[in-house]
Amino acid sequence: MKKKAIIFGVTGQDGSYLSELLLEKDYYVIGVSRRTSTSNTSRIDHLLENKDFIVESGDVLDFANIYDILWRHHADEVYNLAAQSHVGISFKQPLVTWDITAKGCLNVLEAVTKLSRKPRFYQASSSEMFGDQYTTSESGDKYQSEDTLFNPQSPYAVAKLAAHKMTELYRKTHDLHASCGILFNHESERRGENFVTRKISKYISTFDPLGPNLYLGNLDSCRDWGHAKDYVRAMWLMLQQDKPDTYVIATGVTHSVRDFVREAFKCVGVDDYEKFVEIDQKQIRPSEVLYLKGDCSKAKEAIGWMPEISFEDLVSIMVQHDIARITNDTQATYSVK
Ligand code: NDP
Ligand code: GDR
Repeated sequence: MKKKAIIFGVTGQDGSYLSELLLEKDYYVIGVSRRTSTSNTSRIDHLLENKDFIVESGDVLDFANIYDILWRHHADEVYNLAAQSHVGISFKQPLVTWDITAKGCLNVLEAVTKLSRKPRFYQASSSEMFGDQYTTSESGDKYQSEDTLFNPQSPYAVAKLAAHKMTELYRKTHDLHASCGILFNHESERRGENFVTRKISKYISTFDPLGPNLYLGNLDSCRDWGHAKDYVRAMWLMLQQDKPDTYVIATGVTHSVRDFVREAFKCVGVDDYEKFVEIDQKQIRPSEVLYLKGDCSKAKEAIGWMPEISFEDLVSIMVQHDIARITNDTQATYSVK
């Protein structure tokens, strides 16, 4: 029998890749999308004709609505990817971030526990929960693993930690097959345009040495960046295990924002990138996470997950995609004329 999965946050970057992966694996996919005044389905429009893919209107803030969706569909697996996922914005909108990211998860967990046949549950936890903490190995290597302490540095990270701990608690107290993926940054050509990597790749796609400069915040913070396609595979693998657990998912390689900028400029043959980059004080966060580098040994061993797309390929994929988009848009404009 075909398996059924429900994805909260289907219209986001990960929701779209996870939908594709599950459809490839012959699942029925029910994507939950909240009401917005203009269409928010651009990442999943190509799936809407697929008879195994349906979109339900739903909001993780509305318990009755979530329960109704879960009750009607009898899913085998539920993925909670819904969040206000922008760290910078969470400082300005802490309450809505808390409601969607922490309470939203609890709403889904509670609804799941009320079902007679309980689906397996995945919670999208985040490396941001580590904040300023890391573990140091005997050789002096600094990294975060499942054993590293948490010390969140933003309203987003605090909310994610609450959801993470709640999921682990429900695993124990409600005997739920509930797993948490502590995912480090993952990007793609579908990344939201206000995250730093996409902001950079979009800028490069229209780069003109005589045009406006690239305005960024902290260039020295380091992130462990992978490609989202690799990361949604880890989510699925976690729910295929006999027992639920918590796993770090990361590449194990860290780069600064400056490295990302340098690599992106390299894609268009520019070496003296520094003269085109300026600091925008508005992008500096009240509290910053300076260093993230994940150790995913547990996931490698226990669920056989490995990242396949390197940092250099990720940057190139994103830049080439945005360049192609501009070229296509230009062609489209010409053909209209
Ligand atoms: P996105 O911001 O692209 O997607 C978030 C999704 O949540 C969107 O579909 C959004 O809908 C939906 N959403 C927001 N509020 C609600 C609500 N009230 N009810 C229902 N849905 C809602 O994030 P990503 O795809 O990048 O990330 C997926 C998840 O993984 C998020 O929880 C994120 O915090 C977490 N994460 C992401 C990492 C990354 O590097 N990408 C790393 C670690 C964790 P809409 O389209 O309407 O806005
Ligand atoms: P992050 O991603 O906060 O790590 O959260 P983001 O791309 O927003 O920032 C990464 C680093 O770049 C610095 N930065 C800027 N960031 C943005 N957005 N815009 C800028 O102009 C800019 N200039 C410098 C930031 O200060 C930061 O240090 C992402 C999200 O997907 C979360 O949902 C997820 O949980 C974590 O990754 C893991």
